[in-house]
Formats: sequence, C-alpha cells, structure tokens
Amino acid sequence: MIELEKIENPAFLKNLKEPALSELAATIRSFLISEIAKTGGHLSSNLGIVELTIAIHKVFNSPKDKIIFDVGHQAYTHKILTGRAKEFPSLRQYNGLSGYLKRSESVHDCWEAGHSSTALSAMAGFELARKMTNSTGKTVAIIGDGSLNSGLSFEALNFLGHEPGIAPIIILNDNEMSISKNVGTLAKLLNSLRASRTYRKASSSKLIPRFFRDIKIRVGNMLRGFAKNLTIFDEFGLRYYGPIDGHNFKTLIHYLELVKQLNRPCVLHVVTKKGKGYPFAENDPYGMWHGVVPFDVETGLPLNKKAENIVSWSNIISDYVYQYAQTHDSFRVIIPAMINGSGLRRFQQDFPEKIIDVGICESFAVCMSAALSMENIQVFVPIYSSFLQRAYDQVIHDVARQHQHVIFGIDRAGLVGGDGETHQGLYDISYLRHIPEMEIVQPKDPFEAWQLLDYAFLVSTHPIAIRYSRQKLLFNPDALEDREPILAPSWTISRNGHKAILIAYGENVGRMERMLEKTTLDVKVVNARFIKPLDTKMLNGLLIEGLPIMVVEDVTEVGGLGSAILEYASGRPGFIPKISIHGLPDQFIEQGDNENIYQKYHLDDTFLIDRLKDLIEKNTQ
Ligand SMILES: Cc1ncc(C[n+]2csc(CCOP(=O)(O)OP(=O)(O)O)c2C)c(N)n1
Repeated sequence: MIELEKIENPAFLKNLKEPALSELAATIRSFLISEIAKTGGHLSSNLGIVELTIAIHKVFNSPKDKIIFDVGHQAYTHKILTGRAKEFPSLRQYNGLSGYLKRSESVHDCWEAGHSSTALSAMAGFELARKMTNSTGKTVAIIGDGSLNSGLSFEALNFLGHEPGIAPIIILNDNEMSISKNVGTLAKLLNSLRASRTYRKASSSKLIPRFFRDIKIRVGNMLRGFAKNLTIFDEFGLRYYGPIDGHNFKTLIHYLELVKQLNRPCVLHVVTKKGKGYPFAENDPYGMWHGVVPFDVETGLPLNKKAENIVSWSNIISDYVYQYAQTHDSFRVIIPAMINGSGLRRFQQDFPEKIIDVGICESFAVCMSAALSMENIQVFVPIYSSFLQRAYDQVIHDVARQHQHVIFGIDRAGLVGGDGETHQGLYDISYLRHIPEMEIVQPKDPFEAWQLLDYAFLVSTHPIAIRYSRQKLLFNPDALEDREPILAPSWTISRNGHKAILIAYGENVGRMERMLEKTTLDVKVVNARFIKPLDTKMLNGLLIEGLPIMVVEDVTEVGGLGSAILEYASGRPGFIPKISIHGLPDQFIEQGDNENIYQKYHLDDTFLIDRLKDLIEKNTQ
C-alpha cells in the first residue's frame, strides 16, 4: 500500500496501473474521511473527485501543465499527490495547511481561489501567455457544474471558444450539486446531456468526438424535419466529449489522453458522485456534508455538541425573515447558492415560492433585486460579506443609484476562521460606506438584531446592509417579544465611564465590556450599531467631552468606522480629536481562530487595555 505521507510529487503515478490506482483511490478516500473528521473541512466535494484528480495527475505533467481547480475547495487529493499529506492535521488552522490552493504552498498550485468561477478566466490568461511566449504545456481547468453557472464562467467560455491558437482543456466535474442541488437552465441542460446518452467508455469506436457523432444524428433529425442542436459547449466553439464515468480509471485515462492530444478548445464532461465512499455524504441532498466541523465517523454526529439555545447569527436573522414572510406576501428572499449556510433551509421548505436560489450568481441576484424592489416587492438578499464583493457594482449602480430599498443580510462579516484570506468579511464596510444612501448596521446581540431588522424591514427606505458574523451565540426567541422600535439611526451608551471612550459595534461591544470588567479603568463604551449613517448627535457630544477615543473593529482599518469618525471630526472646526483606531491592517489576513488573529494584529484584550491606559495617562498629563 502506498504511504500517502511519503508522496513527494505526482511522478510515481506514471507507472501505476489498475488495480494499484483503485487501491490508491481507496487509501486517499479513507485518509480524507478520517482527517477531515478530526479537523473539519470540505468533505463531499473532495470525496467525489479522487479518481479524477489521480487520473489528471497521471496523464498530465504538473507543474509544466497547469492544473487549475475552480474554487479550490475540492483539491485535497491534489494536495496529497503533491506532497502535503503529512500537513493535514493542521488543515485550515492558524499557520496550517490552507483549505484551498496556495501558491506559496506548492509549485503545483498554479492558481489560487476560494471564490468560485475564476478557473476559466485564469485558464484564458495562461493560454494566451503560452501562445505569446510560444511555450509548450497544457492548461487544464477542473470546474464544477455549480461554478459553471456564474456569469464569470460564461464570459470566459465566450472568449475561449473563439480565440485562435489556444487549446484549453475544460474538465466539467458534474455531480449535479452546487453546495446543495444545482439550479437553473444549465443544470437542466446537463441533466439532459447525462440522460440522453449512456456513458462513453474507453473503446476505440467512442473516440469520435461528440461533434461528429451529432452530425449524423443532426442530419437524420433534419431529414425528419426538425433540427437538433449540438451541446451548448459545441455552440460555444468547444469540442464536447462525454459524459464519462468519473470513477472509472480506464475511461478517465483514455479520455484525458485523448483531449491532451487535441489542438483546440474542448470540454470533457465527467460525471462524479459527491460524497462518494461515505454514505452520510453520498446520500445528502441538501449539501450538509459539503463543509463540515469535526465529526464522529461512525455516527456522523459533530464531535462538539452545541449547548442548548446556542445558534448561529444566520439562524437568528433567518428566524426573523421566516416570521416576516408569514405576514408579508409581497416579499422575496433572493439568495445566491448559500441556503444552508444562511440558515434558510426551513424557510425554503415552508415558503418555497418566497425564496429564489439563483445559483452562484451574486451580481445577477443583486441586479434582479433592484428591479423587484422597483415593482414594490420587498427583497432580502442574504449574502456572505466576501461574496458580495462580486456584486459591488450592482449595489452602487443598480440598487443605490436607483434609490431602491433592498435589504442585504451580510453574513460571515468579520473574521471567518478556517476559510482564511479569500473568505474574510473584512472589506464590506469600506466598500459599502462610501455609497450614497447606503445604511450599514450591526447588532451587538440577538435582541438588537431583531430591533435593527425591524428598522430595516419597516422603517428604512434606503438600501440597507445588516452585518452579522459566523460566531454562535445564545438565543432565546421568547425574550424578543417586547422590543422597542428603533425609528432613526442611533447609537447607545452600553457602559459609563469618564476617562476615555471606547466605540465598537457588533460582538465587539460585549467583548469590550467584558474586557473592561476585568480592569478598574473608567471607560465609557459606545455601541455604534449604525455604522452608516453615524449618530452625529451622540458623536458631537462625545467629541466635545474631549476624552481620548478608541475605536475597535475587526474589519480592515482602511475605511472602517474609525475612518468615518475621523472624517466627521475633521469637518467640524474646533474639535481636536484624540482618536486611536484599532482594526485589521491593510493586508490580507490569514486563516486562524479569532484569538490567534487578535493577538497577532493587536486586537487582543492585553494589548487594548495597555493602549487604553496609555491614552488615559497621556490625556491627564
Ligand atoms: C463567489 C462565490 N460564491 C459562493 C461560494 C460558496 N461555494 C463554495 S463551493 C460552492 C459550490 C460549488 O459547486 P460546484 O462548482 O458544482 O463544485 P462541487 O462542490 O459540487 O464539486 C459554493 C456555492 C464561493 N466559493 N464563491
């Protein structure tokens, strides 16, 4: 048996034949299950692509041939084959192995991602560069059927099929799932491609590209009086092969060798089973096993049981939305692909007509929401902070500029832990704050979340973003009954003090209160639940007090609340602000638990207390 920890690079695969290849696949599968059970990570997508990854590395020569994985969440087998099995115990942890591809980790990681649907554009760039420099080697992109849905993928297809002198090899890893069931017309087209023909097998007669096979069918059809189209890929100028069985080495290697010889753009349609080899994941229609926390392999249950009443922010928000939908007919949730992660499974089951999953199409979701809102349909768009980056222009150009009251639920705002750099929710305040009319709020606790949701749904007439993090917290829905409405943007004082002022929002309000409880510092804590607009009445008062002000936020310091306060103060002659901003620095922030990141970037209690003492001391000198 091959010891995975001893693999240094994929060269050993060249001499491996069946049944050794199948044995290797089985070893990798059980390694993945047992390692991911310990660390958490992406399970189903990785189990589905084991044979395909082995076969690609057997047929192609990385790094000379560039192998690009779309998203990169399914590249664990690639990591193992390129010498990283021994690092799996540190997967997704601080200073550990990334859960995605990382150019700094290996020469075999030629492209990094984390967000979906970049692979085909990357491949276009690599192929053009190859043409310009006359270099040899192939470019292979592995993209899932979910990620193919995105506009970005289609923009690349539009280019790839007609550009002369390039020969990209697109491998469509079709498991019928995005995170959950794939949606839309393309999913239907792939379904019918799968259903309308039996799998291509590795026999010589099947080597004829689908294009030629279809001509025969087409001529026959036309003779009978109706024309049958080629596949969508053929129409895009990409020669289509498939579908083939993505778990059969003989077929995989046969077809990969075939497309490797081609001198033109092509698509190899490979059908795989998401979660293969682990029954819980295989039989999961909802995508619950797509990304997992540590679990017990036998029972499939999470290792760390949640305490009672501990829920995610997503659940707190979606409970409100659920209740709102019960009494509001003309209301829709528009969601780009993240139903489970956004806590909206129950909503989808009970109000299927009120939630529209558009697939991994963030910019489309936001643009369409603007038009729905124009027609007096109230829209809630739950979206992860980092994925809303995809729809930045639509928020400005289509929603805000046209004065539409679309409500954004900005999930995973702030630090995101194991997903790291690509998924950090650190930029949304900066990229939303400068948009005219935009409102941005963040609650400190569930009670305030529902108050702010009332404000967003019932009071505000502007585009509004409610931020919430990936943390879990105590939630008692019964306590929400008698909540006071918030009728205008306002801050609150959550702790009194006379020597300095600490301004925070979201969970940092509670964290700062707890931090100060451990000291004798006489510091006021302000809950800046409206990040935009500022509560200028309160802010004026705070500035007049002349005390040192510390702003704490776990987003980038560039353009956050601290910047907003400084901008405001600089426009008020007479105020000499003593403002100290503590956020994350102007650099990409790595994966890791909040404690690690706080410590590294001086947002931990010890540092902040010292800094406060320093500010108070300087102010009294
Ligand atoms: C822009 C963006 N939106 C959403 C996501 C979240 N996400 C990660 S993987 C995934 C599903 C990808 O489906 P598919 O491409 O079919 O790959 P599979 O996991 O099925 O292999 C989604 C929605 C993301 N990574 N990037």
